[in-house]
Amino acid sequence: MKTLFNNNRALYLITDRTISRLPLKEIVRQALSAGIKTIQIREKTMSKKELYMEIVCLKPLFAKHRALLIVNDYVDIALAVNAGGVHLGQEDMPVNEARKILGKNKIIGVSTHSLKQAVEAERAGADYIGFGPMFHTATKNAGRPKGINALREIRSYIRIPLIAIGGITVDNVSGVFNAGADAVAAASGILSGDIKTNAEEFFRRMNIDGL
Ligand code: TZP
Ligand code: MG
Repeated sequence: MKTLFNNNRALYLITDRTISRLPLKEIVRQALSAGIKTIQIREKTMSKKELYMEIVCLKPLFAKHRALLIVNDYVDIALAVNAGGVHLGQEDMPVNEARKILGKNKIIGVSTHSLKQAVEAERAGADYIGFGPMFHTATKNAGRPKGINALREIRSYIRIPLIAIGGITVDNVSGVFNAGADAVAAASGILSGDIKTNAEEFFRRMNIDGL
């Protein structure tokens, strides 16, 4: 059974060891301890083999916290490690092909940057849509920020869960939820500084309890 975002407003961590100096396992451990229930492993500097081996080591932590593990980019790694799902960009494998490999019980999320892409991803069978970048971000060369009004428009057309991404911080998170996001995905907003403190502040501003 696939479950996506048990609570109304979810905080979704995207890992990036180039932001935090901690080892990946420690990043994940701290985030899970702080109450984050969905983590995407996105490590662009790791080889596929290294990524696979790291994720295998992380699996018991996810099981202990009943948290959702999403693998960025690689359908084959998601399958090999029995992750909760995969996150695909516009340049990655098409959703329908990933679905053939992963089956109906795995989660497939898709990054989108326009209404057209969002509608296409929903039609193709995505389980959730990532939309952004919402605001300026230094984490990725993600193009022009889309802003709150674009998110609101996407929300009015999309029925599956909508995750806002890009430049999300404790200062702008409430506006993002007010525009209709089901979840926010953040890298630097959680990983810069102390992960627990940041997560707690996100949860406080989101009006939900972390644990
Ligand atoms: N896709 C669009 S923006 C982004 C990705 C992966 C990075 C988000 O990082 P941050 O630090 O939360 O802006
Ligand atoms: Mg990708």
